[in-house]
Amino acid sequence: MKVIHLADLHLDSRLTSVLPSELAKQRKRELLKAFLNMVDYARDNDVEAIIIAGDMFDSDSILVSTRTGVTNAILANPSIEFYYLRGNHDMDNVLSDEDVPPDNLHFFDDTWTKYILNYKGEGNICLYGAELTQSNSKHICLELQPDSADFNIVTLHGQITGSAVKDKAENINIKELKDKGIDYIALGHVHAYKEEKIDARCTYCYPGCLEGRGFDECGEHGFVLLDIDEVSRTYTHEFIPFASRMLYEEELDVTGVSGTFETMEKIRDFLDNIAIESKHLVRIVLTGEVDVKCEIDTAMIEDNFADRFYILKVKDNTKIKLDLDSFKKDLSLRGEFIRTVEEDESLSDEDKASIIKIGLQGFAGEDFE
Ligand SMILES: [Mn+2]
Repeated sequence: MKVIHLADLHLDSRLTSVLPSELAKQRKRELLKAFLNMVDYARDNDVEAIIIAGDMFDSDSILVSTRTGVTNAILANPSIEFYYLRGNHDMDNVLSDEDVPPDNLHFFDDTWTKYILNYKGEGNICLYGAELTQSNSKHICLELQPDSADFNIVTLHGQITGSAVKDKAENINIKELKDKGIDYIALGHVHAYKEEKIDARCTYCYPGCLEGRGFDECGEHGFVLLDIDEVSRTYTHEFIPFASRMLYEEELDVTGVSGTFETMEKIRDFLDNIAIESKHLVRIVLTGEVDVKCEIDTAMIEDNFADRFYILKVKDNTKIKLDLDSFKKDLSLRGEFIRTVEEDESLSDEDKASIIKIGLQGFAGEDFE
């Protein structure tokens, strides 16, 4: 029996921190399309069950087109059973509010729910799931008692403990699920693929999000395909890359450039030498040291390369190189200002450089932000 495990679709999330509003709208539709394409893949590959391990939606107000798009795909595929566990971004249960939720769509609540996935066959492939809350997350994993004679999948949405990520999601103490006869733990919440064995039999897995949304989600995205043999109770699982667009963040050292124009030249050379398809999203992070008089207009650079990729963002992380000796004998107010800042022991070198840069722009009569 083939089963798909995916999570963190974040349908209808705003996306406007990375994209201008028109592209954000288009990308929202692409997130929904990724879900619909995944369902097509499942049908074409004889997948019988799809486990959605949380954060399917990500908005206070879900578009009608999103809700009906998802519901219609489920209704149109009665040969596939959908198991939807809510995550910390899923508000109310958007899909169960439908007048008549599809028969092949199944839900969870804050206690353990058990489904038999191969109910037409041996009936020994079991799925357990519970939605974590502040009050149940401390004890719920301890309460789980699967029959170790079955093939057991457990689905949860949260952050496994021991990791440094601080957020509002509930924690999962993975050690509490050790040696319980579980075969596979289908997790959601972490947006990059991760898997690890916790005992001789059990592997936990985060599939990551289906499509990357921001530059903290670079790299491949997709879902996990499990192929379970119900007779031997053995299985294989593989990550299937599926995202329609990828995000790339590339560092570029621009030490010594005089300003926007030279930076643009460097970026052009750099882009000519990297193999990134134009459909992707790219952020160039500028590094290195530049002169205090060097102005890099990132918005102008972004406009200049706007047609090159789906979007090109430029982040200026350059540091200012200060040649203080050249100001030492400067008797003007400007020289006095620089010496005053330089002698202030309460300031870090980085702060000194920023203050001096802004001050010099002021002396030159330029606008400064
Ligand atoms: Mn989450």
